[in-house]
Amino acid sequence: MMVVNNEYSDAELDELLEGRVRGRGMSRDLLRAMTQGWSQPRFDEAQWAGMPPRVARRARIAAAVGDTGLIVPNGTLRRRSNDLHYPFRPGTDHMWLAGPTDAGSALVWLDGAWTLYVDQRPPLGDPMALLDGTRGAIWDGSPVPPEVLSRRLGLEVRPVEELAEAVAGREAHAVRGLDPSIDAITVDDGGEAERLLARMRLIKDPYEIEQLRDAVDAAVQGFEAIARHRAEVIKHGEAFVEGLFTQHARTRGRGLAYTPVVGGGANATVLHWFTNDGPIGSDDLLLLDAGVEGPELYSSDITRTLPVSGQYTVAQRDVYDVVHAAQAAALAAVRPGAPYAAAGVAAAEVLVAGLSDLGVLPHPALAHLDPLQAARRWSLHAIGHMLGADVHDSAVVADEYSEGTYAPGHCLTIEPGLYFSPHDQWAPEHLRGIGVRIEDDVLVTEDGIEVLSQALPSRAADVETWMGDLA
Ligand SMILES: [Mn+2]
Repeated sequence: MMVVNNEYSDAELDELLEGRVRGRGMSRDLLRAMTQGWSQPRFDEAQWAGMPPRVARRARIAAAVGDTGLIVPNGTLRRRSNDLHYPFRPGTDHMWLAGPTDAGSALVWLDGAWTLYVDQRPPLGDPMALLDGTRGAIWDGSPVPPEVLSRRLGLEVRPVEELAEAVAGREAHAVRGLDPSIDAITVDDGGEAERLLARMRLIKDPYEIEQLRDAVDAAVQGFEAIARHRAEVIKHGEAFVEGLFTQHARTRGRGLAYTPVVGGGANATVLHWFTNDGPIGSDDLLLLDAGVEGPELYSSDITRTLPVSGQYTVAQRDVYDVVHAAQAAALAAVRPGAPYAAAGVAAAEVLVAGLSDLGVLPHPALAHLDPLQAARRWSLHAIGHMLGADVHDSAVVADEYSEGTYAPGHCLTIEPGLYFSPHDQWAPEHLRGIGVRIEDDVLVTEDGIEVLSQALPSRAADVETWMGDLA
């Protein structure tokens, strides 16, 4: 066991203490005592399963960028108030290429080699372990030693203080907007580096697919918990649902993949209802759009619209069945080689027919519109998006992938909905206040699709049976 016994001169310690908030009232001798007598903690030295796939990804990126430098920062801590910060959320591209590292780290491709620059936190035995109240080991825990990080990630590790000099005078692109110190030393390429990475991330490797499966399974358990606690849902309303799902997300993963939408009753008609503080009546629908972010950021994104009574009313069921039929049509349109746009078209056709069955269309005030356009008044949003280490994965190339075709390894959501606002004078009165969305997570395979979230029922009758079984 290595025991730290650092020796600092009086002058060095006095200089460090000077003006330090954390050092206030502390004598030089106490600070010296705080630098001595520590053993260094042990770190997991085992080979990390996430390293080999990242080595392969780095090789593909390196081949694509060639002689141009590339910096992929992990991002910085964001201040919440005073000396408190939001929980750190690693940069997606950094996690994808390097793995878990501390805030302030940056992965760099330069001169044919990858190097990880790390903002090393002051370890035990360093006076700054105590004096740096934001990052010191006394406050924040011990940092992973560079040699351990290097073996774990398969990368050469250098202190971040050397980064600016390493790229000085060189043409280096970067994922921008995450770390101001990186933005300051790189050229603004108009988002080209980020788009390159986003394109490569569209096709998931087997390691990523396993991570996505775990994130989906974790979310499914969260939905089951909500269904099991219907009495409390009705008693406490939306906040209870958010709290219970959050508990599952935090227990099974890093936490929530995004602020969930917990829409009770008419709140289900507000697409981004993030307030989640309303009541839920015993005959209301509960629209829950929620997902779990796993340890390497892979996320699930699932929506179910549940009757908290256990049974849909006639009007709720009529709307629900239209949305379900639209989702089934969209899912049937997803297969390798099919146009990405096909799913949205298939769903829209079913929604138009369904709105006609519901007596919503045709509407005299919308007679001048193509029915597909008129239906958008109630279907509102696109059919889905790519899913991965970001919930809206590879969003910076959404225009590109939505013009393309599905390929094996794509992971995406299919999420049609219908929303009848209580304030919508052109919706039939008995439908006002009903909002329904059904969202599943789908993997494109060699010969079709796998619905990753299929463990959650989506047909109305199956939802009712499932809720009855869990009650
Ligand atoms: Mn979604």
